[in-house]
Amino acid sequence: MSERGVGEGYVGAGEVLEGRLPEGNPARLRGWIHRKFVVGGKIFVRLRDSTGVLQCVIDRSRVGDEVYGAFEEAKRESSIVVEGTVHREPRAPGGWELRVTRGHVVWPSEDFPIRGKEGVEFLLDNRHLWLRSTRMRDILKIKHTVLGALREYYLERGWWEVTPPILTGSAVEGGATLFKVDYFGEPAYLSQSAQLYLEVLIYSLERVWAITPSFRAEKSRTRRHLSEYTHFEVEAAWMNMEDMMRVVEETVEHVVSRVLEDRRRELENLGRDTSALERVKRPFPRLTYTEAVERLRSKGVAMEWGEDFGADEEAALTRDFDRPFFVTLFPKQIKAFYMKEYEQDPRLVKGFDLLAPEGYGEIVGGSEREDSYEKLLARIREEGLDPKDYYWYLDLRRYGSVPHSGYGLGVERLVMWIAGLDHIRDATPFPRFRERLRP
Ligand code: NSS
Repeated sequence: MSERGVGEGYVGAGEVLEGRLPEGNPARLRGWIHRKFVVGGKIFVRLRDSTGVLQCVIDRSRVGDEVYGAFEEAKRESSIVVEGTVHREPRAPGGWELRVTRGHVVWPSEDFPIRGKEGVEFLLDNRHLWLRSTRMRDILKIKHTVLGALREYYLERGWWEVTPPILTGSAVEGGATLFKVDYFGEPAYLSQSAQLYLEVLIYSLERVWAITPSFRAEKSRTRRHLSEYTHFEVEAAWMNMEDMMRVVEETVEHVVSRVLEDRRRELENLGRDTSALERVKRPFPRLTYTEAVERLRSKGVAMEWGEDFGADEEAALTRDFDRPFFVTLFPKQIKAFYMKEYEQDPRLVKGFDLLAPEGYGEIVGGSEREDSYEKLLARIREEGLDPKDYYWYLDLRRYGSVPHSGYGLGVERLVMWIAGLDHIRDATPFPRFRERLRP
């Protein structure tokens, strides 16, 4: 799918680069000066807009002294309008250029602080400026397509989108990562997951999804943890763990194929090996937690049954697979209170994680939910939680409880893997983690 232009009367740089205008055709563009240099008395301006970067040649004999002088003075990142004719030019990036006949500087730029060799912290301090880079633009577009494809899958199948709250009175995923806020003098928390609210809503709509920010006060900085991330969550009545895993599989396959279809150029710009994504086809391999522990031990990774996987264990597992894979049936003690006990072994719960290959690790966590009032109450007590805080959640098991399952997907984790990023911070425009709140 090609990109639309950037306004009436203007064409996008990307449209010219795709060859959608014939040789010699007049064109008007607007954007920012991405790069600028002078060779042989001509000014070469690389104009950047949301669709691409096009070389524009400003020749004094064509534009006159005034326009030439204005562009001679203009610094990188000045906003500009140019008019001219498009020409094939093998020496220009992308094979096309604009020979300018008219043009002006809309707003001049001061010296742009980002020059190209800056370190990570400097670029984070200047995130508001760095987001103009072609790299960040490509990632933003991939994320847009990922979000659209997620919605598309559920819309087409008749699920309902809902809007759960962000300010909440009770924890979902354990107290250690809760952000506390003052709610008119009462303690409240930023949502870690919309799950409990989605469980409420299935009694009305049966199959729901929501896209909300989730918050985790992660104490350590890692390559794949944010303190605020985009959570895509799904919940459905009448589905067991198997049914929900099939939904996850289809969702991930759909998203990856949509990105390959619509964002191939961006993936290539980022240097992503797209053949790894072409392999993302159902069915995804599955192993139980117990099998995963045995597999790790056979590789010499020391791990006790009953421990959770750390980043190293996860990375070691992902090297065995060339597509995403499930780990299922975890020991009760390492999973949240809401997961349903496994009928064939009460030490286990019917939870599943989906891990991305190539060392990326967990992108989805889901489960069948405990639907027995007594068992759920016992688990809430065992975890040292106050049943009063969960009265409404427990009520769901008193008034026509129903078998049900759901999952949560970290959108930035998914984007990180699909785009082949080495750090999660670039999967979101304004990353939040410890010691990073601005811009
Ligand atoms: O903690 S999860 O594994 N599961 C839940 O929150 C469930 N209550 C979801 C549900 O069933 N509705 O988080 C789900 C996913 C996880 O697999 C990651 O992909 C992502 O959320 N996640 C994160 N992404 C970025 N940063 C952080 N800190 C993070 N924590 C979880």
